[in-house]
Formats: sequence, C-alpha cells, structure tokens
Amino acid sequence: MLHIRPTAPTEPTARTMIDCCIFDLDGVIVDTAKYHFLAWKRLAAELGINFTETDNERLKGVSRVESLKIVLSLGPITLSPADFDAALARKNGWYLDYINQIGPEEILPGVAVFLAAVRARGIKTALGSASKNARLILERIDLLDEFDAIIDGNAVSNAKPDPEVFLRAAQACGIVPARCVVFEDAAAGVEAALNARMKCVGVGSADVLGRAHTLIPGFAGLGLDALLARLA
Ligand code: B16
Ligand code: MG
Repeated sequence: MLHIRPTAPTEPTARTMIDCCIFDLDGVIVDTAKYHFLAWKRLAAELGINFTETDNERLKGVSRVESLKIVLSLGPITLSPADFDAALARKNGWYLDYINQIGPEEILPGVAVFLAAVRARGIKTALGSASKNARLILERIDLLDEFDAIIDGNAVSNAKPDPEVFLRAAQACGIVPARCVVFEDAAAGVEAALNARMKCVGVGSADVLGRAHTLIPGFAGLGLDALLARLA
C-alpha cells in the first residue's frame, strides 16, 4: 500500500497590491558609487580640489552634470562650457575603465534571488536609474534580461526627485503608479518615488531614507511575501 504523507497546508501568501517593482541601480543592485568616487577624485585632483568619501555621498542618485557642479562648488571653481563638457567626458572615461572590468560578482547580496522571486510571481521588473551607463552595467553583471523595462539617464529630462524616471518605468510596464514599489538608496530617489505616488522601500538607513514607506538593510535573506505584507 502506498503511503503518502499529507503535506502541510501552504501558508497563505500576502495579498499583494504590487504589480511592478522598480529598482534603482547604483546602491541597490550594484555598488558603483566606489567607482564614481575614484573617477571624481581623479578629476578633482586635476582641478586642485580635495574630494572626500563624505563629499561623494552628496553625489549618490544625482545626475552626472549635477555631480560635476557639486564637485566644482568644493573649489569653488568655474569652468567654461567647453571645459565643463570636457571634464564630464574625462570623468566618464575613467569611470568606464572600471565598469568594463566588473562582472556578476559585483551584484549586491541577495539581489539576484529577490529579482528571480519577483519575476516568478509574475510581478513586472523595471530599472529606474539616473545613470547613462545603466545598460552597460546591467550587461556587465548579466542582469540585462531580468527587466521588463529599463529607464535610465538617457531617457529622462528631469532628474530625481522629479518622478519622471519612475513614471516612465511604470508606463513602460503598463502598470499604474499606485501598484508600483520603488527600491532606492538615495534621498532624492525616495522623494521621486513619493512624488510618483508609488510605494518606496529605502535600501539603507533611516537617517537618509526616513521618508520611505519601509526600510531594508539590503536584499540578503529578504522574503518577498514578508516585504509585500509590510507595504500592504
Ligand atoms: P552616470 P542611480 C546614479 O545612479 C548614481 O547614484 C550617481 O552617483 C551618478 O552620478 C548618476 O547615476 C549618473 O551616472 O555618470 O553613469 O550617468 O543611483 O540613479 O542608479
Ligand atoms: Mg542609487
């Protein structure tokens, strides 16, 4: 006689009102801030400006142009429009030298597992990043195919805290903002999510991201159902 042990009833899953997860890139999926720092520091040194890791915190989530303005304000130094553009290009060249060396080992802990869980649930995934190098970075870390939509610094005219990047991501996925959740590590990104009338999960600490709906230290060990319940 065949004995089949009855399996325990499965836990009811959290009733989710979330149909799209929108991820910031730098500081959420991969830590590219350390490479931005090295490239900005090199440019600052050329200009005779002392640039510290504390200064670098001010550039997180900020566009390339706005970042250079902040670096120059530390001088303070004024550049002609042509020199300004040349400085942007030099910094980006050095940054790309680092980015062209990275691989999947740079994905932050737990991110790949969490992304897979989201997709397995049929929830859309989108990238919403200020970076103009986002596609290259996703290619390098082998995550390009894990997103239904990629909205980056090339696709938007208004930087975070303007909600444009996240609204475009939601639109590209065909999901209304109220059913989207944004994962962000920068204060300007949290404000952009709130301005888009989306839920926001801050990835980091309350001193910077206190306005997010909930906070996580990172994705390692993060359960999708538990997180969705916190957002319900
Ligand atoms: P790029 P995110 C942002 O990425 C970075 O946090 C920020 O430091 C950087 O200046 C910005 O991208 C632009 O990057 O020079 O590559 O265009 O956090 O929005 O994913
Ligand atoms: Mg970021």
